[in-house]
Amino acid sequence: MANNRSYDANDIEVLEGLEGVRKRPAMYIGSTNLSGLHHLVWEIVDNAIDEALSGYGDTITLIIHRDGSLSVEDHGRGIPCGIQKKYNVPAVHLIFSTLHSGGKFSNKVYSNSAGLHGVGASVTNALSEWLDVTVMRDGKIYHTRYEKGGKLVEPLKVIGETRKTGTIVRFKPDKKIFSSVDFRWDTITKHLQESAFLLKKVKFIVTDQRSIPYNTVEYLYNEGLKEYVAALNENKTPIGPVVSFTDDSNDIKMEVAFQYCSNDYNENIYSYANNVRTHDGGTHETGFKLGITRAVNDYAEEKDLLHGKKLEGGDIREGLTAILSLRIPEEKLEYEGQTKGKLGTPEATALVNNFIYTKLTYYLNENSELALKLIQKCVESQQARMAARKAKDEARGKKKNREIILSDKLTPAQSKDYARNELFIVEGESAGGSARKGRDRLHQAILPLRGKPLNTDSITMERMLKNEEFATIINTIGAGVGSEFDVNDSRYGKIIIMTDADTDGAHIQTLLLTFFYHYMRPLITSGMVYVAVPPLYRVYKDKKERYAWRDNDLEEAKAEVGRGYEISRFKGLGEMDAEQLWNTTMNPRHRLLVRIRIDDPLLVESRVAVLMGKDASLRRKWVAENVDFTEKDNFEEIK
Ligand code: 28F
Repeated sequence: MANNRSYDANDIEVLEGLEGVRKRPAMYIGSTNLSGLHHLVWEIVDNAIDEALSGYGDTITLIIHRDGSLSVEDHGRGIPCGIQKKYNVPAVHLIFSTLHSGGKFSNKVYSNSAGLHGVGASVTNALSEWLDVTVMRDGKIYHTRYEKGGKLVEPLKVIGETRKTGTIVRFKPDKKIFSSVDFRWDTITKHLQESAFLLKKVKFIVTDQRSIPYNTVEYLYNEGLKEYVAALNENKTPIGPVVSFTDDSNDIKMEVAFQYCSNDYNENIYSYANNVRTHDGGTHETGFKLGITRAVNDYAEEKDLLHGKKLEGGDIREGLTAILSLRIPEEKLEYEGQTKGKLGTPEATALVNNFIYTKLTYYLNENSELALKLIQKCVESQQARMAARKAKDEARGKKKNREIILSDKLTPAQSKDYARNELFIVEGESAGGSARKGRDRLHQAILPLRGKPLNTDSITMERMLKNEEFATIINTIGAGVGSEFDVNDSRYGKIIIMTDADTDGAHIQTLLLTFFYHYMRPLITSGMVYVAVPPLYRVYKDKKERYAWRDNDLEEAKAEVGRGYEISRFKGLGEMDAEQLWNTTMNPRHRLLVRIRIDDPLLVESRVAVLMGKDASLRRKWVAENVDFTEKDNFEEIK
């Protein structure tokens, strides 16, 4: 039964806990910028997912409301509302007002978020202006409310009757805590889509009521990981179907889906532990790699397809897209290092290794035609790798030659301190000219582009290599291409794409990023690829001038220049002379660079789609929505 008093007696300790969260929010949610803001959402969503994962409820609904709040509803059993003997308060109150990690209050074996965020819904409560909980359970509707960082203002009581069950949590993040309280549609939908892929047969509905008409999207994948892989390979040429294996026979549950594509030179392995992405892999991923290498080599040997040679792991993984998902009981869940991106659970390696080996060996024997195609592809990868290696060794001996090839396009940097050097890939000859004149000669090199680069999404590597523009970029960077690319050989520490701030510029960015993504991915994953953001405005009077990148910069600039200022709006890089270009966009002291980080494969696809669009304002919109100006990481401040 719900009770009517406000459980103060038990609350002193609890409030101190929540106060601690408000004092040091970053300790609990990582940061107080956009990433931290969305952390509040994930804590609530994770609980709803946990309930669905336990087999209760098949729909999760998220609504972004117009008043700055967000709600999540599940159709599970409803959070228990009875008084907990030990604490003499309702269970639901414990969940929202005590700091607990993972399954401290639950007997859940496979917690969705176990060990990761793990701090729970009370953190969301602590960092909210208000939080409302509605529970439908035992024929009743219960309600309770907290305000001002988790202070109970409406104790749990029955407010009606219902035949439904489930939980609704609605909260409004505290403006005093977060640098922005603007929920991002893309961030939320991508996260829930990923959850939907991992949690098959559960429907996720996301609605944004801030726009009229409302924006709404549904994700429901009955085939789960298989559909995830199919979505990732949508624009590629697959060799054979998406294959999936599962093993539920141990306490560690394993599931994998994968597919090979002929026009991809990367390995695309995405692993998860308890539905949380393990960006840096770990023991399960190691086991997976060992398993496929062993299975393919053993099969090939048995069929005498390799004449005694062996394939390297890398040859076998080229063109592979795979999702590996493990459910690990909480007591066995271990991570390596401080970041929780790398699974440490020791027994996962052998388990996954044997699981993949057994299932794949069986599959290859049952599908010999496909197996033959696959091994052919692996052999081709091996040959290409060897040929490229040879070419690279030869090229080392012909350094002069390379410089001659490049001399008419590239304006090199003088320094040999490669890590400090920057390569500007510039749209158009005229901006290229200004960049050449304005640059820091010691550390900045300029490579102007003529027209649009090829779209490498739909062509073979051979065709790409015949393209002069890309051949020049590959030569300039000097670290190889495709599977032979070695990021340590890069002659530049930063590759900076500098285009006009219009649709064409956005298109060029996308085409270049697509190229880097396909053929030099380690440049991106090492955080070496940037987009330069030229300013929007110049505010000036007589000799005084200031530049502005966004609206509050503009106010500042106006104030600094003072009465009688004039404003000009930059449309293209070509409107700036060499000095202006240096001052605003190239000088490390003043410029704004956006580092391209792609660790969400789904986001890449949608980003490409957005930037390929025809709307001239899209790139600005993209920058406005995706560049977190409060996030220092996205700024290249001084130096
Ligand atoms: C919108 C967010 O938080 N859903 C939740 C449940 C269901 C149970 C539960 C949650 C049991 C004793 C703590 C119900 N019946 N959605 C949610 N649904 N938590 S959170 O139990 C929590 C523990 O105290 C639940 C039987 N067992 C569990």
